[in-house]
Amino acid sequence: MAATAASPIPPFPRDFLWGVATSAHQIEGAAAERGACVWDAFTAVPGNVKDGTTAAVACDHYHRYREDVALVRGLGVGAYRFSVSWPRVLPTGAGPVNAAGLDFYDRLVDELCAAGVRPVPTLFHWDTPLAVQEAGGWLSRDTAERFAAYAAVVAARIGDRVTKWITLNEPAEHTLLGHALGEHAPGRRLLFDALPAAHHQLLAHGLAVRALRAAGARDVGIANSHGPTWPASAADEDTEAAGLYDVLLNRLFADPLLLGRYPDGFGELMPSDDLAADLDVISEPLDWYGINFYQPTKVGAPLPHPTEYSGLTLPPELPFAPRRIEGYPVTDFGWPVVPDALPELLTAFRDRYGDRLPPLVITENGCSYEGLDDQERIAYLDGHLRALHRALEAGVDVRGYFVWSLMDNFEWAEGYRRRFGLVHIDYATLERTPKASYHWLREVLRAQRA
Ligand code: GBH
Repeated sequence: MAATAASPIPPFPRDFLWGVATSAHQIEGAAAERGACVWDAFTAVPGNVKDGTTAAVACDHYHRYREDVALVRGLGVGAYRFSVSWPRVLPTGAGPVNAAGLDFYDRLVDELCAAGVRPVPTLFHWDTPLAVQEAGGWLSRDTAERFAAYAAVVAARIGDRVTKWITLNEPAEHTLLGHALGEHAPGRRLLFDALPAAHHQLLAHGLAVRALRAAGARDVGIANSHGPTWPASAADEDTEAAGLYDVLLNRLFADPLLLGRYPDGFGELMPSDDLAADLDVISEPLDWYGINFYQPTKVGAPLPHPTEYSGLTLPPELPFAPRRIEGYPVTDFGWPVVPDALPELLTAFRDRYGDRLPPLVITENGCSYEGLDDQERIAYLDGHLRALHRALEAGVDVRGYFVWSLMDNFEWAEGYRRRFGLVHIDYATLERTPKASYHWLREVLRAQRA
């Protein structure tokens, strides 16, 4: 694959927000210095993580954050998206506070501000406190209230220096992978009975937006996973299956957030005594909407056997099955590299939600490849930045772009064998080494500032 196209990446608006992203459980380590979370329990079960690892140490970011902030600063990005670990702040999910844990985020925010980098915390990136899980987790409505109380604790401590907030990361993936398919913690295989976890996450989001605003926050968003769905063929059974998958991935969360209603047929499946009141909370207007984009998905009618796809095993009981997308390069995770799918997604969002759509931010985009001389990652990012620029030219209001990820980290059920970083981690020594893509991005951003 060619490393860089000959022409420079076209200029983005001067105030466009460039950033890199990570999440707490994937990088922090220091597991003994926080409360247990669902991922600690999940990774303790042999077979759940493909390389048998856990995130007990991960990148040891908890102890090495100064070095990591220096790497962020060296890139020349304006913002750093990280997540706050709920069980580090509140080991049992509710009071009492772990003072050392809250201090950590306070110091991290100070370090970022001193480096001239805007801190963008995400309040939940899949690491539910184990005590909250034992009380029902996301299947229980109480979890939404507990989450909002936790959001208030964090805002009270770092809200004086944090202006941009993210409530949840990818509730769709957390519902699908964690509660419907059991591929992620908490390992539930509920198929469509997982839908309450979607509703309670959305409710938690809305209550947290209110809690953050009550604490003075002015720039609140969410990070949702989205991507175009391509039907496997024009046959009715394939377009119907693809349509359902598209609703689950692209509308089940976006419609209630942006339009205040569930897609047809889904409201009835949600556990609520007063759905209208819940939707009122969920659709609290957002200052911006975050999209994590990786790839399009081709989907068709169910197949009579389990489908292996991108490391997932999808059971034949699902009313759809993914198909391999041919004709594009793939990352070492097997995901197709289709930069044009990004403007396709963004213009579809603009067309669907119109003036109900707040400004967009790409809160994650990236790929996993081996090696320090990661020319494929450079090609991936180069292609996606050019494609994103075309979306801006087509009039989609996108205000920022975050690369997933600053550094290699614990890639959930894949363990450490997938490397998404601009910075390489040697897990034996924890040495950090910027890859070719890090140097490339620094030069791209330098050119953007010129
Ligand atoms: C993000 O999720 C997470 O926020 C982050 O923690 C993670 O490290 C990062 O991506 C990389 O994985 O849906 O069958 O087409 C990404 C969600 C789900 C997107 C799986 C790609 C491919 C398989 N991903 N999907 S499929």
